[in-house]
Amino acid sequence: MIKSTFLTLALGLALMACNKPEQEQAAKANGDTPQLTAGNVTQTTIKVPTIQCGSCVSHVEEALKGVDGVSTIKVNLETKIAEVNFDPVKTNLAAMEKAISMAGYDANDTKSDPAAYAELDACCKIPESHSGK
Ligand SMILES: [Cu+2]
Repeated sequence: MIKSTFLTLALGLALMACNKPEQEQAAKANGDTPQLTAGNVTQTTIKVPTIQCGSCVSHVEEALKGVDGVSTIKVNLETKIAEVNFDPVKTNLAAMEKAISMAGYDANDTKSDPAAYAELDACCKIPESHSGK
């Protein structure tokens, strides 16, 4: 019993040591999140300072889901930061910023597309712009 547990452990370590496709299957079997161990996944954070509510969060998530190569998205309304796992071979930060911009929101230093922003619900617009106009 102990011996076989040790063998499984040793095998698991050996698989982790060499970066082979089996690694992902081993990770799944161990109950780990495969996204973090898979070969081509990079995590980044994107500032989305103009999101206002839960519906903004889903707009940004939908926009990022449409980008080929993006695997997981977590948008935090409190911190206004989107945490994204993506395949750097398929996409890049600029493409993701662009997608968010086209949904009507600022992403890092990329400003929102004015036409897309105009389409947003009133509750999703930046409060300043209401009084400013
Ligand atoms: Cu909103």
